[in-house]
Amino acid sequence: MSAPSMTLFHNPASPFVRKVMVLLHETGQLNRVALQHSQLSPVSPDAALNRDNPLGKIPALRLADGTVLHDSRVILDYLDQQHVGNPLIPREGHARWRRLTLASMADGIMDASVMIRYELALRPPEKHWNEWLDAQRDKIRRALTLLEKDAIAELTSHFDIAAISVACALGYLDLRHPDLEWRDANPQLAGWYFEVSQRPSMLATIPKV
Ligand code: GSF
Repeated sequence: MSAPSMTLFHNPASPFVRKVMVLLHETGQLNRVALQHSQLSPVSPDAALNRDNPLGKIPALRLADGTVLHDSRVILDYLDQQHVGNPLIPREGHARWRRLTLASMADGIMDASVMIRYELALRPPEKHWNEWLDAQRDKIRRALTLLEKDAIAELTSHFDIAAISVACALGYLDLRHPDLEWRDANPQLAGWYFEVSQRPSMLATIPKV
């Protein structure tokens, strides 16, 4: 087996990194990527990462020629063009925009969830902005409602960019925001998530703190 040619700035708690890892599993490319652990927050940056990604965010992927790709959407797009199996991001047509929009919905859930996490874990309690926190939670609830109402059949149909992204978003809610009890209002999504959580790619990437 040849040595990995790419390096992924990685943390096992990051839902954005998890999307990349799940795609690598699903497309048989795990052995092409070495993982570089990155412990960071917006107020405690990772200097090595900053040299490769000035935005200081993970995931970032360094290619063999030194080129660095970010963010997770760009990395997924790149990696999905590096294997010979069925694409996990449709290359054209209505399916492409629809699946990417569902994926974007999931990314928005992750963004709001990570923002809430930073506010609660990094800012002193007396400075917490409760209206803002509630507004972020509302974004998450509205997006979940839409997925529950409109997208279950599409998510069930195949485990691609849309399904990977939603699954990683839900996994992160379980990790950081179990208080939201997202399953209560979204039983179909909960059933779907239970099923996809058994996939080897999901089991191998269960978030850890
Ligand atoms: C978001 C990455 C992100 O926020 C993407 O890759 O899709 N739009 C980007 N990553 C977080 C870590 S996480 O909780 O997944 C990050 O790097 N935060 C550090 C910071 O300074 O915001």
